[in-house]
Amino acid sequence: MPQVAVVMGSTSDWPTMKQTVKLLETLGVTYEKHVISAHRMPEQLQAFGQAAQDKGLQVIIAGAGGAAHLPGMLAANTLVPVIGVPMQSRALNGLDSLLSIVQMPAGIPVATVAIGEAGAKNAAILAAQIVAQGQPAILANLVAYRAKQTQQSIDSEADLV
Ligand code: RP5
Repeated sequence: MPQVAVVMGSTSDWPTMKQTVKLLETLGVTYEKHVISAHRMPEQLQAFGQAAQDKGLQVIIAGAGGAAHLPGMLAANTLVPVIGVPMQSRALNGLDSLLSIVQMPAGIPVATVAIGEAGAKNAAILAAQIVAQGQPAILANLVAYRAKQTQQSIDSEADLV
């Protein structure tokens, strides 16, 4: 069974959420991916959330934009931890998505990351860190990933010409 589910409200979220999937692959985390719209597919959303734990999913990453209720409603239907990724929406540049994901009332948490691509990538890394506990291979991939970006920053000094 996949360790992580990557869920998005629409195929229009895919260019951003593709960054999540690519990084999960780099880090050796198994995943499944779905389009589940909270407002267009409320019954499918509930069924997916309620089945998540029994399927063995350890983390759900949910990307949504605008009135972005997908992560919150998934979180309401499962005890599997949910990471919310706010899409950089056209109308309000993602501030709408961010506030509607991050401002969960007390009792049903959604771990919210940054708007857009940065958030999509950090969601994958955070999910990998959660899954990595007791999984030495994923832990080693995370160590290597960090070491690589450290080296890239060190090397970037040479560009200061
Ligand atoms: C949300 O509405 C989706 O997550 C998407 O970001 C936004 C717009 O969806 P589309 O109208 O492009 O399908 O449900």
